[in-house]
Amino acid sequence: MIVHGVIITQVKKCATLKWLERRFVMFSDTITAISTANAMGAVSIIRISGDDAISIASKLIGKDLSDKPGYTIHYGTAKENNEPVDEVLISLFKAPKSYTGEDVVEVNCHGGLYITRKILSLIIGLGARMARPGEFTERAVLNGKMDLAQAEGVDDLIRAKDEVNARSAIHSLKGSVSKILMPLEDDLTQMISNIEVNIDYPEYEDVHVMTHEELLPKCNKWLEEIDKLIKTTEQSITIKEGIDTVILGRPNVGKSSLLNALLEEDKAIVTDVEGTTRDIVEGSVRLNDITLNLIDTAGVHDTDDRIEQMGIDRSLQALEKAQLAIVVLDSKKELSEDDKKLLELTKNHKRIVVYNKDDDNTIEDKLSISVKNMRLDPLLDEIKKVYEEELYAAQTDTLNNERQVGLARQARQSVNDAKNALENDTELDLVLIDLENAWHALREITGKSGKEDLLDEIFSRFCLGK
Ligand SMILES: Nc1nc2c(ncn2[C@@H]2O[C@H](COP(=O)(O)OP(=O)(O)OP(=O)(O)O)[C@@H](O)[C@H]2O)c(=O)[nH]1
Ligand SMILES: [Mg+2]
Repeated sequence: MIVHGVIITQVKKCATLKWLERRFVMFSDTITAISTANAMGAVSIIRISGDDAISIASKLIGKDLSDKPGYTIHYGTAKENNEPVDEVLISLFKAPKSYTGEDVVEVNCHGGLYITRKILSLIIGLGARMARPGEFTERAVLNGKMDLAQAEGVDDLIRAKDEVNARSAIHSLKGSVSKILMPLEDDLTQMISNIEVNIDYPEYEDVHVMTHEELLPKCNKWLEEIDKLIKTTEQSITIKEGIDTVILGRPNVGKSSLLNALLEEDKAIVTDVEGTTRDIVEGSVRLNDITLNLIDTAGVHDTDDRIEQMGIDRSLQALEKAQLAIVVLDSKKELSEDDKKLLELTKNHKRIVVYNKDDDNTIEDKLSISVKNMRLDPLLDEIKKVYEEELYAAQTDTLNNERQVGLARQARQSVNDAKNALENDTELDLVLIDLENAWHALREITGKSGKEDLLDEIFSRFCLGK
């Protein structure tokens, strides 16, 4: 046991040294950048982070700020060769209580483009280096101020165009991703530790000996959990990104009229001539918490007109790419052969069939609207109903992007491999490799992966050699 204790200490030291080495290479310099938009405004903020941040700010205004406490603001005049450049306010954040975990200074100056860039260049002249895009947040991650998923949340929040996206971003910024992954990660860690100890320390009698029969149901449970997480994430992404929706129908049923009505804009040309729309017309609109990325298409029917046929081909290509098809029929006419063909063509797509031109609201058993009278609610309600599950998923905590989903899929694949191996009575030391792969993929979602971490987890749980 004493021997094991020595090994463990060495492993831990090694990991710490490597981390320190990496930290030294990454963070030996002080970085700066303009944090506000590259446009004229009342105020601009230039951020400085690193060991020299406070001394650079002190030199900028000719006042020693080194003994001032964090979370304080100091007035001064930024000077170049003793000539005043601008009056500034300097906010101090002392390590580790700052965004990056290092000493951070934010210089508030007047928001002209020239003056902001001038002060940035003075700061660079005093020894800071221009930051790479995202480098402040990268430092925050490497200094343990936030995990990778939280850092992605920062970016998502800045880019959020609407409430759904902003709400989801603020949740991930607050650590929702690591919170939802934690139970699964913990469970896996416990299993891996248990098996690893069974294999490496058979003489350690206090530890339960894990069996195939116990592990198999666990794998099934993990598969279920990961599948659910992937599904709700994809549903939530659908709502956040908007639903690619194609409007299809034979000529003159009112497709372009419907597009214009939904967009509240005369985007597509509308006439009573069949075959008015020849190309694709697009527009996005937010209805009932759902964003529709609408595509109006050429009316689909049999035609000898070469140009119209090209438009129809485009309509059918748009259908292939769309997540939702709104098939428009004419409520005043019998179903034509073209209508029937279209219904057959779209039957395997997610679709809503709607009868337009029901101006007197006489159809009862079918979904009918009248664009002419702006009676569109039945269609809007149906869209909401079709996307009920997705709307619910968008309100819950999920993963947030394709990178995270990709890693969840990797984890799923590895758990599935472990399950197959268990079913084939494979030795547990081989099953262990699959479980470790799953563990790493899950941890990579929040940027925590690393063999050293796994060893640390195992050793801290079992306290072997103590
Ligand atoms: N009565 C009535 N007419 C409508 C309604 N919606 C559209 N129309 C009319 O139907 C005609 C065709 O409308 P469009 O929107 O151009 O039809 P479309 O399906 O885009 O036709 P193509 O582009 O030729 O495929 C126009 O005269 C519209 O004013 C409706 O709800 N009721
Ligand atoms: Mg049209």
